[in-house]
Amino acid sequence: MIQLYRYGKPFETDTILQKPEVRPEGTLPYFKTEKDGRSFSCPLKAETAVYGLGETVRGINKRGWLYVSNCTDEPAHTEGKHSLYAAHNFLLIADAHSFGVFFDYPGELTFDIGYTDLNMLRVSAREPADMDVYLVEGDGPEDIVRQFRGLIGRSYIAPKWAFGYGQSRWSYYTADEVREVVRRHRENHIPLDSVYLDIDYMERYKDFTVNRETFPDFPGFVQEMKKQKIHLVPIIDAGVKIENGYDVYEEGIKNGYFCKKEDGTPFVGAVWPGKAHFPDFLDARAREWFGGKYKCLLDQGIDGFWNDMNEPAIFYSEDRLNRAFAEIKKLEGRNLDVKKYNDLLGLINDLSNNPEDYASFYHVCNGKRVRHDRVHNLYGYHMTRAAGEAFEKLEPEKRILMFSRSSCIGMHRYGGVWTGDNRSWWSHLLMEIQMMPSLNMCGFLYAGADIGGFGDDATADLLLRWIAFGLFTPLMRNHATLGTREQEVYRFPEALPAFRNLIRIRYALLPYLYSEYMKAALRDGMYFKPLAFVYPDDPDAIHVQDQLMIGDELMIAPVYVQNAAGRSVYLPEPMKLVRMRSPKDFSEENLEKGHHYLPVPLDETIFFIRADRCIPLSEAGESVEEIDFGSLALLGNVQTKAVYQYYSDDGYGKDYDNPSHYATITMDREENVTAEGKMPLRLAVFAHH
Ligand code: MIG
Repeated sequence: MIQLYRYGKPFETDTILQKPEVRPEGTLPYFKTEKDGRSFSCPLKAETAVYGLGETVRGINKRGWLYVSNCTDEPAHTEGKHSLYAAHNFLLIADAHSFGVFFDYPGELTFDIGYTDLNMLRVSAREPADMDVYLVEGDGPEDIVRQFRGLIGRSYIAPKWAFGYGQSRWSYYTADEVREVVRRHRENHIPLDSVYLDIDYMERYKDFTVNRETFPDFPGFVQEMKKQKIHLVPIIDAGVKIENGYDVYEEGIKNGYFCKKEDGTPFVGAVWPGKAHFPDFLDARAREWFGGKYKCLLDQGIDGFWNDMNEPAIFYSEDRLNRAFAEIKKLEGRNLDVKKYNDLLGLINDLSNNPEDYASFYHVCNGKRVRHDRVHNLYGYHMTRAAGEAFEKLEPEKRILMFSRSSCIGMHRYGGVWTGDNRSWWSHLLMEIQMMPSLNMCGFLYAGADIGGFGDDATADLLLRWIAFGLFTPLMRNHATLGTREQEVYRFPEALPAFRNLIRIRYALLPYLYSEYMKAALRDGMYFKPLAFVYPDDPDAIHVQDQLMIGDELMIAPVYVQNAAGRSVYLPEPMKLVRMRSPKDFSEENLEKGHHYLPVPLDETIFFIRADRCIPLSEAGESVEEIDFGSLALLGNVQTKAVYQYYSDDGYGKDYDNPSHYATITMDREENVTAEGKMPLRLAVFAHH
């Protein structure tokens, strides 16, 4: 049951398309609405867990920290931070009587979850809140999430090829460098489906252009890659370079599509290309225009994009920079005491992503002017929506890959997310594990972090452990920033066989992983779940913060500690441990319910199959296209009988709900396997070769 409580006159965020009727009377149950009209507080019992908030720092249970929804280009995702790139304002308060609550609010919102007071949850807006609050009640956490997801609408569905392994680096400067990346994967038989193009493919960082010197005959190059079963995925940035003769700039100016300052002139902020304007994605006209621009790349054979810098990130605003220079001139030649010295540093350090700048420009939404800071968290969403709405028109039959850095709930209908500029740190591997179920609750199923870490230098052991986990995440992309150690897997020759085998395991598991992803998307379910959602009555399970359930069949327990030879794992029920070194080399062991210490060598990934469950695997391939989703080998943990609902479609079209995409696969104790359904399937038992 979902109820809507309205405070003031909320801004229409377009997050919820079908709203329940507004409660005519009363205030939000469970919460005390404070007199300031902008905060809600709710006492927490000792045993209560708080889930949700999607892409945020810290654990799966969010208690014990203060989180601020304020989309920020944050380059250091350390524990002390309060905001990252996203605003996912959904909470699930879980104990004997669980409920969910969603704050549909586009401005800055603070979630004090046992930070000020260990036993108090307090949600507060910066200004007297005009907001819609949705209360979701149901039959336990999974049901509450399902209802919430029904409210926000079906999650974005990625093309099947985007479940393959992707390689990225800022930057591959030329087509030849990209060719080399592909060649080295192919000649080493490391599966690969995509290579990402970062900002350097563009001409002077101008969106929707391609540098003709470094990428001559781009459409030809896209086809050449397609022949090798590689999809090129270019980046698109939010800021539009100011340059005479550049069509995107000129059209934007002519039609008033850019965000404007108080005086009506377009706001100038700098990003990669230097001075830029920011499209007003909240204006439906501007959205349609910008979305239409993706066509020029689609026409060249491109079928996927990543949207970046859309918090929006601003290096500096023109006005602030001018003021800073004026102030600096005043300091020039003077004896700078500590205060003046700090003033000088402040002038520089406060240039980027400055809150005052975000309060200095405006959007026009449905004919009304609104100051950016009041709707800040919608920007990335509406940029991605611009693309998504255009794709529906331009390519109605085809899935286009799209994921974004900044997001808020609502965007999940148009694209997935990657979690931004993490580092090659062990703690960030754990952070990714913990973010995934939270993102799923908020509708973001197609998600993943930069495998191996974006900033700082990766090592072979970190990358091995990261891939051993990353092979389960829908978006599986290795990405790093320029200046760091190169981290394509072939840069680590001593570990190359292990990398090859682990990535092949991803491809072997794809029939299962893709089927689970699709079912989660089509049924408003979660792909990754905390153990607490599946075993709510098991006091040991509900505290586990570093193991995840996948679908209804698997549990995973990744190793994320440097030089750990293994890890402790809690089994809430007897399960079968599968140790996989390659799709052809694995071992199985039945384990009892309870706590275990399991050695896990660097070249292995482990997972656990629940009782009376089975999963379908394929012969691995070197690209998704090579995988035969109709020829399956089953791996099960069967005492009496395991029944698996298998989903398989062509992976490119949008005929998602056709019942012929489902088959019911059964495996009995004697390992007889049968299938029911319209699709032709060849079944076998997954066996050692
Ligand atoms: O300020 O395009 O998060 O993935 O490589 C950096 C360059 C801009 C940030 C993205 C990152 C990307 C980088 N971008």
